[in-house]
Amino acid sequence: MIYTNIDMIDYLFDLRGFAILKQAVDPAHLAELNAAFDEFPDLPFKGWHGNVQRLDNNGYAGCELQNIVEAGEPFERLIDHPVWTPRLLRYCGEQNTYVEGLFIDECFASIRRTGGFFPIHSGGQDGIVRNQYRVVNGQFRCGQVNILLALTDIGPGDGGTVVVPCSHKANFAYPGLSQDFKSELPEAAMEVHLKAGDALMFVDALMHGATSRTNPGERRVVIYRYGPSWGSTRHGFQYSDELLQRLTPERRSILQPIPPRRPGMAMGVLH
Ligand SMILES: O=C(O)CCC(=O)C(=O)O
Repeated sequence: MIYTNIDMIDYLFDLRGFAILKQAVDPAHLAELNAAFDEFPDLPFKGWHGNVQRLDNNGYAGCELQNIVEAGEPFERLIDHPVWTPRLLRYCGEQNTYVEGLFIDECFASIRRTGGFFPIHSGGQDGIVRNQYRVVNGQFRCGQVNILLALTDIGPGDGGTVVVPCSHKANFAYPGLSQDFKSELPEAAMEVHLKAGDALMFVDALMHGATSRTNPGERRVVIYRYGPSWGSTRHGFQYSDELLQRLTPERRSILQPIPPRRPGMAMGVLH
């Protein structure tokens, strides 16, 4: 199958490795997500609240709450959000094959306060299969595509995500890139500014990170990483039975595309 109906988002995603889905989430939903954060208890590093764990990826990034889909219904609604799900199915869901379907292999919230940043990393040169960018015979066959949803406005000084456009197609490592990238933007990089409700969609092979937050207050984002149905979770989190049971079949199939199969079961435990 050859894609003939490429739209501008597809075009930008292919060309640059990212696109912005403007006002992807409506203000009411956004308010519910922010209210959930306002009520969320302060957790120590590696502390749990239900089935959500604070697991900061590195010491600089700020508070990262992993498995955030277990934090309530507003987060469940993001699983198969209509603005991005059909697109992600085309990009990284092995569409029109025997393994068609999506899987969320990591989902977390990131709350970044003054001084927090995320070291820049990734790039096509690594050839990592899990996060690769690929188009075959006109069909997207990417490994991992991320949705970074802004819950607050992200402008200059807010610790915005940095991308190196087109680096998902890079053949060589970025020369002389310092590992402790903070506020100095490497040449060819750009900081992405978002309004609350916008989603930055990018293939994980794109070189990315985030600038140092210099403003007071906090930057709130939620990141859902999607890949093909046969993927496995990055950190080993298991979705709770309560969550899987209450989800719609469409949402459950994205969190658990392949239900467990054991002797004596005609189908999986929950299906
Ligand atoms: O926090 C950000 O804006 C970027 C996060 C990031 O680079 C990552 O999680 O891989």
